[in-house]
Amino acid sequence: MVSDCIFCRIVAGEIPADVVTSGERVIAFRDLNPQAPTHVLVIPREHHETVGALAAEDPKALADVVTVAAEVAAEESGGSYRLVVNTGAAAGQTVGHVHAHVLGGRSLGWPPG
Ligand code: DGP
Repeated sequence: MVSDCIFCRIVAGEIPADVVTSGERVIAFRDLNPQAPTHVLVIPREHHETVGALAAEDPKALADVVTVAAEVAAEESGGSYRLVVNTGAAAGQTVGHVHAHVLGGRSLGWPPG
């Protein structure tokens, strides 16, 4: 656990979150600032900064993140969804604990901004 990481603190139960599902390697909770009717963050329990680091260091956890995202989307948005992993400040990553945004429940424009 990284003590100054918001998402590590959510995993540890130190910060409350609206948890959608929780498993051995990943948990999913609703985004504080939702951008769509379904906006859920899926994260590995262990701290990895980026999706590339997660793939290299714990590929099973990355697979679980994608599987749980698909399950959340099947449950909440009929299986039509966007899976976004912002990586790096210029791409909009504000929390340095890798997280996949599951967005759905409305039409989503393309290209993204
Ligand atoms: P990103 O910009 O890709 O790093 O996304 C970070 C997201 O995390 C952003 O959409 C807002 C959300 N967020 C930040 N702090 C918290 C928190 O304490 N609780 C929850 N549920 N979401 C948070």
